[in-house]
Amino acid sequence: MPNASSRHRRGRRSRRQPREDPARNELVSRSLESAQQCLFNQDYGTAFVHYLLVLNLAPVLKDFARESFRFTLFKWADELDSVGRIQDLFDCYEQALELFPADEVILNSMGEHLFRMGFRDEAAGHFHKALKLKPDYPEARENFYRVANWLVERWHFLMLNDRRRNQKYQQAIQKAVQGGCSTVLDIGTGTGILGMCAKKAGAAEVYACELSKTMYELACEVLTANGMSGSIQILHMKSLEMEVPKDIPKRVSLVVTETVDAGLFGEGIIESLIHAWNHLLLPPQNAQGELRDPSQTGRVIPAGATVFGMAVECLEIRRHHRFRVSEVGGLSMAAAGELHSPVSCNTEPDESMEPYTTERLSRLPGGYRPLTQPFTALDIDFNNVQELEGLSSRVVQRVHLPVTQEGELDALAVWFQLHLDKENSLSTGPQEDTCWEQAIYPVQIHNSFTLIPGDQLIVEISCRDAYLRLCSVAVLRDGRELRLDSRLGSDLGTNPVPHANPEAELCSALACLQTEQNLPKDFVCMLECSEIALLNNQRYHESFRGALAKLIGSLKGARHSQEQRLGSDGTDGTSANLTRPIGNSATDSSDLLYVLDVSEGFSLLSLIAASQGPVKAYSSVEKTQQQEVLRRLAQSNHVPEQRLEFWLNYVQDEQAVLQRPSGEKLWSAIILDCVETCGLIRQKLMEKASLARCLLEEGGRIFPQSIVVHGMLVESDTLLLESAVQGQEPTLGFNIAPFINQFTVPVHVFLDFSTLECRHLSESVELFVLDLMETTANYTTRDVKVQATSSGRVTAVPFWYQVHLDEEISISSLSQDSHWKQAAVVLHQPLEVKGGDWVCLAVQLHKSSISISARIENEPEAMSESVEDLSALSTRQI
Ligand code: 44T
Repeated sequence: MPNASSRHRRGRRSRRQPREDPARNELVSRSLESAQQCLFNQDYGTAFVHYLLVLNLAPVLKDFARESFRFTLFKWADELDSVGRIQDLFDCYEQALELFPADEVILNSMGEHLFRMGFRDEAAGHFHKALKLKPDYPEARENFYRVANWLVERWHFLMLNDRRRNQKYQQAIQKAVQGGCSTVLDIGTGTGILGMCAKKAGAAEVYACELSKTMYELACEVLTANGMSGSIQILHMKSLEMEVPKDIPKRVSLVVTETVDAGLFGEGIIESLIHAWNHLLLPPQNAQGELRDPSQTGRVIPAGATVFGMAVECLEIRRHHRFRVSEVGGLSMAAAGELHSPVSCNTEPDESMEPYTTERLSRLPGGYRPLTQPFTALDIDFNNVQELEGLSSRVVQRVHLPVTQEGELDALAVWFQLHLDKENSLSTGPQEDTCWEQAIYPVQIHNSFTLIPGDQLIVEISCRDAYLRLCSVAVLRDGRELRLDSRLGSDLGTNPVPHANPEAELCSALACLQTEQNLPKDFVCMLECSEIALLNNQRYHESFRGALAKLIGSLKGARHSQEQRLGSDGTDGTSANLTRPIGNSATDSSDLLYVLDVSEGFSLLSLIAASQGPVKAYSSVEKTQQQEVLRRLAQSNHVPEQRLEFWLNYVQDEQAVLQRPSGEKLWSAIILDCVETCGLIRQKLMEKASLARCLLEEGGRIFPQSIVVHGMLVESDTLLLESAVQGQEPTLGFNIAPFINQFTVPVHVFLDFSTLECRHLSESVELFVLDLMETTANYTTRDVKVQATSSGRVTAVPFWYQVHLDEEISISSLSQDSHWKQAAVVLHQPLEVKGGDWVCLAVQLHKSSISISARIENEPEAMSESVEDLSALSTRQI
């Protein structure tokens, strides 16, 4: 390692002498030539090294060579990426950024690589930097929005906007500090608010730690803005890595934290507190309650928590976690085997399984029905380290819950009360008017099970790998114990119980009969919740089946008449051979139609296509188990094996299938996945559509053929609270809003429009049409006029899609059985409207992401009605 002074000397010499050294100049120009030559020869690795040398030796060439250097870097990075040389890839970017630290294109591109590798936090940082350098750089903006949505989760805004919660924490902290806790550590400080409360309350020393880099940097900005950067020491680290005296000089008397998720323990609070008690906190007040000087003892805010549970019936949860239908798009699903949701707590702890999911019960479409009273699942004292340490070895606790209402058992809902201290507590219950979500533990049973009053539901509660696990194991009815956890013990399928849904039971029995010979007993295939909801959506599949059948019918008809025109012996073998996709082994290939389904994730559409006639279908399903499900379904639905192909098994590059064989239009239908579950149009949809269009045979189609985006003007405070911190008032007077609001994203995703608290201020209106079959019909901006139906503040425009498969058949992303959620654009500035006003929405679509701005634009005759109106109008426009 060169020391600092040698670096300095070298640096000085290189700055002073570049033009005076002929050998050096020679080297620079030769290297530049080599770089250009290598670039021309597509030897990007060597070109990159030459460029590095040139630009390090001759920084004056930076502007001249910037474009070629970037190009070389990106090409070389793609090569490194494709061979898995990830460390080298990032090293190259680091070197590039040393040369061009403020190059937004390089930053953005590095962000894209980081994101693809799963480093979301770092990726967001890069997009953010790129955007700060060039606020109108659309690629970085779009990337940032997509990542920010994942990264700085909406609850940051909700929590900071929740004044009551902030005040309660403040009161508890103030009391503790004034009671003598003078040294404080805020674990998981986020924006720094709890640490600042402690400082404001008069704590002598305040430390804070935060593991997320983005949040840490944010907290630093916030502390500076609030004049506390000198008085609160913030560390970018996980509390578990902190040591005394390395990171903080001595043990503290108070730990404050809100590292809790909807399931209480999901952010690791148990582990953090065990570590804090053992390494960072002063010893606790002893059990006898003997009063010791609070500055010499340790304590934690929150002091403890009580966790509650309740059994619920909920259709929305059911359709996302249990596959329920026997027929989909004309296919019998009996042979599908066991399709599992990724949320389960009755299996062994497994990386791919979550023990619970989170929902705001009050916002679930269709609502929910409590089947039992709430029960206490756990009481935990955060000031008792033995209790914390004993949690994971606690014996499994069994509780019997009297059923109070008849209904189908879908899930256990869980929430908690956080006891900040003796006086202050926060509840995350479903009835509370707060931002909290509840933890949902869906039941994992094959068949439906209807609970009736008089039953007792038996729930097991345990704590494994620091998660609280709740599992409905059995029902006690008429003195008999009916087990629910089929995978652990007896099976409901073979041991039918009264009140189980007879239709589902029959289906499952049939499934067992049909597949008994070739289905390994434990064949289970895991699907995402949205994939399960999609499978349960019969209307979606029926629509596709209908549209495919129509197309197949018409193409068959066209071929038939062509054959007739050619005469009985006029086989058009040559062209048929040319248009045959690679890998095809069917003998009757000249009659076959080719259908390609490029849906993401699990999709039945290829199989549905193959079941509709002489079709060879190409599926994009990648996972082996999911392919196996499709194969079984093909077999049981009498689709010949060779009619269904998994093209991703043969091709490395996703684009390749669309491109083969070159020059020929060969697909009868290409099914594009156009909308993401979150409610956004898929990235690169239009690019894929234009590629797909070139590859269709005459009369072939892209499904869907068009998408119509619909929207509506609404007033929704909820959306505002979720998108930005509303000034200093909710955050106890601390100046936080401008910093966290840098992460505001104008498009909200995963909305349930049907339950969103909002006032509708207009009818729904068509915002945009995306014609996938026709490029010329597409536009990127459009002004849409919509009339306000009542007065209010337009804060957002929720939007959804009508997905047109053909002229007659379409699917709405707003329908109740849809697997799609909705999205909404939150306006930069709310717009006051009066009933009857005309609002002009400027809708823009850039690379499949929508932005909308709104202004009032009344008709001239309406405007001339009164001068007063006119002046009101102009102020509103400003
Ligand atoms: N959930 C909201 C809030 N951290 C989750 O990086 C909770 C929603 C919610 N830093 C119901 C209930 C609730 N050392 O920035 C994050 C995170 C950081 C740590 C350092 C550690 N050991 C950790 C652990 C986490 O803390 C911040 C907050 S944690 C997430 C809060 C009432 N529905």
